[in-house]
Amino acid sequence: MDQAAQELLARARAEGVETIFDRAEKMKPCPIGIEGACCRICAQGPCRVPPPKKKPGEELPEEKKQRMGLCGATAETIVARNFARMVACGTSSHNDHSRGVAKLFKEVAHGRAQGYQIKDVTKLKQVAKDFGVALTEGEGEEARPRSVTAIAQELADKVLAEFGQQDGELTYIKRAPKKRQEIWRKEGVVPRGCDIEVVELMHRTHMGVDQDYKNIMKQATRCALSDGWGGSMISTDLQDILFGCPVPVAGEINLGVLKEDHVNIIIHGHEPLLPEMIAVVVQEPEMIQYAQSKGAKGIQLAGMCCSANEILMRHGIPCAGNYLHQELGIITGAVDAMVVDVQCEMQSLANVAKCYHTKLITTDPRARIEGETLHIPFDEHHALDIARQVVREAIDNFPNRRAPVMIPKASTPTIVGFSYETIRYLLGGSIRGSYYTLNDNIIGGRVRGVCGVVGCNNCRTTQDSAHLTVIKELLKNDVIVLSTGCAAMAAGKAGLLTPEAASQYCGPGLAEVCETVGIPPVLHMGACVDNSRILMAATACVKAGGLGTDISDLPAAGCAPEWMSEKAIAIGQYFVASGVYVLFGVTWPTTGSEILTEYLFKGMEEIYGGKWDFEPDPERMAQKILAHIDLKRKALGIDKARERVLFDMEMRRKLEAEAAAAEAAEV
Ligand code: XCC
Repeated sequence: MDQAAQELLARARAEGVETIFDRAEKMKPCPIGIEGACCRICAQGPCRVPPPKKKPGEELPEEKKQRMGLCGATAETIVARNFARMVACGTSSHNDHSRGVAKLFKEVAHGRAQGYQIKDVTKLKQVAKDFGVALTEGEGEEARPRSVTAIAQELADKVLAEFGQQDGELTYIKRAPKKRQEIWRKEGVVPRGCDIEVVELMHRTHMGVDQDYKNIMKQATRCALSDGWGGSMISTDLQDILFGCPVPVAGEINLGVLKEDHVNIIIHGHEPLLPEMIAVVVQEPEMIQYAQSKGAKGIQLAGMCCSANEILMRHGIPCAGNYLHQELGIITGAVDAMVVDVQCEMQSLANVAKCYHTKLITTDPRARIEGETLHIPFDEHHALDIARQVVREAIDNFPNRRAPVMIPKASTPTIVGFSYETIRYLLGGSIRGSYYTLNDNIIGGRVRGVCGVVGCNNCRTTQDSAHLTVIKELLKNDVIVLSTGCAAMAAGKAGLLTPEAASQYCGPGLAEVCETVGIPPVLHMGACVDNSRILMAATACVKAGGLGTDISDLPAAGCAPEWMSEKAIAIGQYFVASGVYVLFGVTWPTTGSEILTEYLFKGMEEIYGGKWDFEPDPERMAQKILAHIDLKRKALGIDKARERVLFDMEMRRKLEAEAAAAEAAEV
């Protein structure tokens, strides 16, 4: 549905360049794998255990219901193992990303990383407090503030220890509402460390180990929590400390941000470490002169996928598009270098790049791509030098353009950068920076609820279509949307990330709130690791008072209408375990076992107050979210508030008292 995509797909077809869109038509998904019903974890299989076909209403004989692999593993065990392994891989992606950031942070703290510095000292101190790092030294009258360097060095060691920790609890678990922590402790799912939970989950899904689907899901939950309240949260915080906590900034999005007469560099992937340095280098006068010496007017840097989100929200660097735009970017014939790090980079980029002049530069030793690619490995000790080398490669390639340049005239203005801290500041008002005002608006009914719309593009469904249908339906019904990842970019391309969108798309209550505060109705909260910001925002709502005592009490939900990545499953699982109703679209990977699916869709709610759901129809997905929000409003006794409760002083005092009590309970 994206005009830019359509134009470039037409060009690709005319020029015989194959893309994922073509392959999706040619290759159907495996019908057994799609249900999670294929076990290939040992060499006696693969054993396929799809549900037997039956006519509607037909009762199957017991022997047909009993499906198992050669070893006797039931369909429940097989499907649960496959699902759990998705959680493990998704978690490992975020936690490995996080480790890289933590290692860089240590090098910066010791002055060994070229080009980096600590940009957000306030956040450094906040995080230091969480980790029990002292901010002062000396006793009594002798006490004096510790240096930023000393705090950072101690914090770096403590954060790095979270990865290899064997016992105890991850530090950030304490950030969750108290009631939530109690649920996790009672269930025995509090993660011990960032690495151990993935390793144990992989072990438990080996042939002949854990053969009880509920027990497998228990470890999958513990593993996912080590992502959301562990690795992802650590990445977000350390990246904010190093590169700056995002504040609202203007940007542009879609392939029209490329410039024909400039050297175009697209940064694609997830880890912002090298992109941060490239963003510095492209502004160096010598580099611009070098580009001009090759006939270009300047250098245009743009992002793609979550690396794009990172540099867009911190520096306003334009975003060229989301996941399904990656091949199309090259097909413009205008991209002189595509610089990739890790995750969501299609191997086909190498083939597409060959058809044009684009240099595909891999920069991470963990993610090489076969073919005519250039590998310039990132090393934080020489990051600026490496960034210069990468940019020079792009400039040198500018004169090699051979196909006529075709840049679609599509780019949309956006306002991005809504970190949890910024939302607190903006919605909290000038007197009391807190989520209190948001709660007030929810209780009063102007805002019906909150929904996270996140996740990928998926070529099995029309790019961006499901995201936009869900988001527009929610806005119309006064639900404020928090967004990350490729979903946020879909919203951006459609013009939903501007304050002006409020009057056009929102119901009257939400429109009024957005217009008063001057915010877009869809708040871009960052990359996929920044879903941790949504957890923090949800926790802040609980702590602000008036909306119950736990995340599961909030009139809130989360969805990934076009998910495709294993990371999305890990994210969904930690949201469910945090008490959130989570809906996924496109396909659902556990339909191979009705029993397991029932457990995820219903059983989990009894334990965690959150649950999974699958809904491929985006209209219906939005309706389910609204119904859930209304149910939670009813439970809170604010269902009648949609008629607009005007808060008098006494009600406000009650709310304040509740908030104070909630805060005291946390302490
Ligand atoms: Fe990848 Fe993060 Fe999915 Fe987009 S949303 S396709 S994971 S880039 Ni994370």
